[in-house]
Amino acid sequence: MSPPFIFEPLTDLIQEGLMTCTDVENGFSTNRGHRIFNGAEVDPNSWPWIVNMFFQTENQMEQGGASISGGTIVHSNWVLTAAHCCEDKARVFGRFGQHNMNGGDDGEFTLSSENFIIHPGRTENVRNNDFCLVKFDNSITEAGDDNCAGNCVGIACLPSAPVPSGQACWAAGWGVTELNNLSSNLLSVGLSPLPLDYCLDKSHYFASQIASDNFCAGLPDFDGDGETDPGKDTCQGDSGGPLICAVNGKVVLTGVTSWGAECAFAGRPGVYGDVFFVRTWITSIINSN
Ligand SMILES: [Ca+2]
Ligand SMILES: [Ca+2]
Repeated sequence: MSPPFIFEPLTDLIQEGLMTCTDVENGFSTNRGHRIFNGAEVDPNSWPWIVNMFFQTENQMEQGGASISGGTIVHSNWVLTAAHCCEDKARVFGRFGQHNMNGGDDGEFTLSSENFIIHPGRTENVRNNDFCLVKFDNSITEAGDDNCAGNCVGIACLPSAPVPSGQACWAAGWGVTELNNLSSNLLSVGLSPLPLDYCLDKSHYFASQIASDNFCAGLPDFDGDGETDPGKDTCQGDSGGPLICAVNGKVVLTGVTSWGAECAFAGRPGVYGDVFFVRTWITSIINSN
């Protein structure tokens, strides 16, 4: 028996005072021109790097309607979201400074894009490589300066180290809640990234389901029944949004909400795309587009 893995105590609201990043800190030059279960409502503008994404197929562009996802600002012109949000879509709207999905928030603004790039390793019927980069021709940070004096947008930091398993981290989104509604206000939830062997041991997932660019995050098996604990999770509509861990006082985009079996069930933690694993791809796409 290996000694028990140590998990930090979780909180649903993100630690205050974390620093966002600049394009330069994320390694770019400057002059380039599944849902939350049992979360807590965040303070407006406490997640300035999160984006409420609305994706439209060509049909929806003509007839209306959209599907919602989350996304994260990783560069002044780019948002990282999930590939399965982008697939078969023709246009995307990013709503920045969003808190209440059904009402106006001070400073919120919307940019549109028809320019997005799905990770080339993405294959149908496989859940890995669930990453999509969306380019906005207008600078998101400059639009934030104009609309909300920069208070409602910020760039999340790209990770410079592997997933910090066991650390107290947070996911957020406007997805399905335990009441089976989409949330109108942004909710966040505290989750632990789980080591792979721990996830396989304490979940119903098979090793073949957890790709090398995936990791599990959820509630550890605090009650000792052999399964990850139920009750808190991301859910439908939260896909593509961030799992954030605080690293050296900074907001680090550790994971992209990808998939899970059910929501918030015991032994079925959420599965996230590992941003550190695809950091080279992110950098090369942004530097060359
Ligand atoms: Ca709003
Ligand atoms: Ca348990």
